[in-house]
Amino acid sequence: MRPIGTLIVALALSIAAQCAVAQSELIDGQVMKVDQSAGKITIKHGPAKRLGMESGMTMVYKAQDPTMLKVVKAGNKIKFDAEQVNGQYTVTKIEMAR
Ligand SMILES: [Cu+2]
Repeated sequence: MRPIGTLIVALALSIAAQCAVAQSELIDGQVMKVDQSAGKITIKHGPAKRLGMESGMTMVYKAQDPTMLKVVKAGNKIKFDAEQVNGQYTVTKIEMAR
């Protein structure tokens, strides 16, 4: 393989590795409130550097899919993932913490 080909392969592998890490890093949180009709959930959570949150806080997230809110209730400890969609913090994944 020519050097340029090796470089591209190495670059692709390192990008893939970074994505895998980002996806597996769920944020620890606790459900404070669920508002099914508004499709929103209030979560108290620890630092989420990926979202630009350096320290823990309690905040309202929009649920990407309202059915996600059917399995959680106030007080539940969860692990979740979120991203900014049109400037609004949106929960994309919720798992029960155990
Ligand atoms: Cu936050």
